[in-house]
Amino acid sequence: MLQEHFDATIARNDRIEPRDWMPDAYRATLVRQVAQHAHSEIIGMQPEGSWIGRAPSLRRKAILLAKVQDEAGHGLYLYSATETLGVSRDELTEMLLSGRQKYSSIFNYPTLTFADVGTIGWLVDGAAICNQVPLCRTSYGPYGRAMIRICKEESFHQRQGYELLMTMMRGTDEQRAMVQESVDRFWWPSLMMFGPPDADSPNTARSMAWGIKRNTNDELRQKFVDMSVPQAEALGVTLPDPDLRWNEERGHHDFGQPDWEHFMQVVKGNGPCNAQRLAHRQRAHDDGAWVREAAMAFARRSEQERATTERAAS
Ligand code: FAQ
Repeated sequence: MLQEHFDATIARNDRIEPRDWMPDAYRATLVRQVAQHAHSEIIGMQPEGSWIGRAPSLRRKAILLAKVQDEAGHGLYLYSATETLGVSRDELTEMLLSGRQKYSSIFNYPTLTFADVGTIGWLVDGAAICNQVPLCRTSYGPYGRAMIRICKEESFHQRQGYELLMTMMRGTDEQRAMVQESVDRFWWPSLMMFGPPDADSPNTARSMAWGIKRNTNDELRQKFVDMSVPQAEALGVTLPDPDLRWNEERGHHDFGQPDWEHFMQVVKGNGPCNAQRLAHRQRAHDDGAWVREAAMAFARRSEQERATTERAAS
């Protein structure tokens, strides 16, 4: 009966809400994906955050600060959405720090020049939008609703990145070279954000059947490539893929395959910055212990005061 109700809701493309019965495996898949997404937003603050103190102008600093703060907000909505599935924020943080839950591979690369801030906005937020717009229609209500606001903010992020790169491309030869070098480093890792090829993706089929994912990894990767090629042309940069060309018959671009062996190494924790990212997150967590303690003490005191006032009134 409960299963039938769940199946009918999914078949109608309606939302499953926290109060509804759901199969354990559906819940576990959501916790895995939404937590991984939340962790990505929080860890994803680090690569660009390292440039806030070194931004070349007040304007660029203000934009970058706002963008990085937005990512923190996305992490918080997504942690809240995950908590509606019955996992606490403490447990989620512990699973990230112990390596039991993942975060996106893309955040394990260094940001070597200020052009990387623009490239992350253009390509990484661009890939995030491709992946996340369909997630606004995901079958789990709190996740889908969080995605609506997140996608609006990601669009601003992508535009600010593109505008930064466009400004640099109109600058000196050195600045143009800096943009090209940055795009060369970030292109392949951006394609990896969509996950392994469909044939090697253990979760896609079931997540699609449950309406958690609305497109496969390869469909979204193709969409991203098709979207990025004209943007690269307008910018005047070359995408570092000799196999990239328009295929008239398919109506899409053909493109080369990322190094999937390298991707698996990054996912397993052996990327260029994995250790640094987790160590930094651990330090921030330890430094914040006093804030959590103070918040808990304040909540306990407020509760006691409320109970005292209620007793006095009755
Ligand atoms: N990195 O069977 P599948 C952002 C894992 S955007 C690390 O295909 P699934 C915005 C996967 O978890 C980035 N691990 O898995 C921003 C699974 O392992 P598991 C975050 C990856 O879930 C911009 C295994 O490989 N976006 O943060 C990756 O069906 C700038 C097999 O893979 C999201 O999380 C990867 N790239 O599809 C912030 C979007 N790919 O868990 C700051 C929501 C795969 O079984 C600055 N998530 N794996 O141990 C999704 O759409 C999906 O989870 C996929 C993976 C598409 C990422």
